[in-house]
Amino acid sequence: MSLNPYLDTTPEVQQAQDAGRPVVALESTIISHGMPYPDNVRTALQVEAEVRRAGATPATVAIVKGRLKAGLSGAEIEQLGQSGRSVSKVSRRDIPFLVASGATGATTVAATMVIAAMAGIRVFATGGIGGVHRGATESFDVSADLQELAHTPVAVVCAGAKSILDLGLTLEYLETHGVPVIGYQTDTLPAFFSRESRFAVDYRLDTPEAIARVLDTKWQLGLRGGAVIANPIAPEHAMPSSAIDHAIAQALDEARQQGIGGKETTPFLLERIGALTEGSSLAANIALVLGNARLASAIASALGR
Ligand code: PSU
Ligand code: MN
Repeated sequence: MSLNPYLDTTPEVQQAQDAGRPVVALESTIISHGMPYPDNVRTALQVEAEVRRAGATPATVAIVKGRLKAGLSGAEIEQLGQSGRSVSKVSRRDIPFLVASGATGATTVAATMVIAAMAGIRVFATGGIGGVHRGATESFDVSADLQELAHTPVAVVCAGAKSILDLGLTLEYLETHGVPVIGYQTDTLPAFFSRESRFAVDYRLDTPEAIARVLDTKWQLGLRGGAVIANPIAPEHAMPSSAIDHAIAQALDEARQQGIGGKETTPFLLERIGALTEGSSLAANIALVLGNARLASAIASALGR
C-alpha cells in the first residue's frame, strides 16, 4: 500500500512505518553484480537479519516486473542473486525504462536512494558507494551515486569507497555538491577493505545519536540531499592494502585493455578483484556490509526518537 502508483511497499515495511518504527533501505546491485552466487543471496538475507536483530526493519530495494519495490521476498532476493550480471543494473537514468517495459532490475546506490525517498525511508546501508573513477579527467566517469547524494534526502552508510576509485576526487566532487562526509569514529575516509586512507573526512561523529541529530537538523533546515556516513571495516576483517592494491591495479589494466566502459566498468572491476584475490576479499566485503547494517539501524532508531 502506497500513494505512489508505481511503488510496492511490503506489509512488514508498511507496518513499521505506520508505527513510526525504524526502517533501513538496502540495495540490490550489490547482490546481482557485487558478489558471486550463492554468497550474494546468503549475505543479502544475513544483512536483513542483522537489521532486524538491531531493532529495525529492512527494505531491500529493486525493480521487479516493472514495479518499484521497497522490501523484497526471499524468493525475489534468490532470483536476483541467481540472475547475477544478466539482470539489468539500474541507476536513476534507467528507472523509467524498466517500469515502462515491465522489466526486472537491481538498483545501484543512486536508484535505491530514489526509491527509498519515494517510500519515505531516510537511512540506507550498503558496502561501498560509486565515485569518481581513476582517470576521470579523461574518461569523465563519475558515478551517478554522487549526484543522487547531492539531491535526494537519504543517508548512505558505507565503508567508504574502493580504491578502484580516486578517493581524493570523489571527496572534492562531494564537497562541490554540498554532500557532507561523516566519519563514524574515524578521522579519515575508510578505503573499503582498509580502515584508513590519507584523506580526512569533513566531520567525525562518534555515536549514532550524534549522526541522527545532524541529519535531522539538515533536513529540518530544508537543505536538500543526503550524506555519506563512512564506517570503517572492523579491524579483525580489514585487509592489508598490499594484498588488495595489486589486484586493483591489474583489474584496472585489464579494463583498459578490453575497452570496458560505462555502466560495465564497476561490475567488471568488482568481479576481477574478487577473482584475483581468490575470494579472500569476499569475507571482508560481507563483514563490512553487516557492520554497516548495524550502524544504519542504530542511526534510523535514533532518528525516530
Ligand atoms: N562498489 C562496491 N560494490 C558494489 C558497487 C560499488 O564496492 O556493489 C555497486 C553499487 O551498487 C554502486 C554501483 O551504486 O556499483 C556504482 O556503479 P557505477 O560506478 O556504475 O555508478
Ligand atoms: Mn560510471
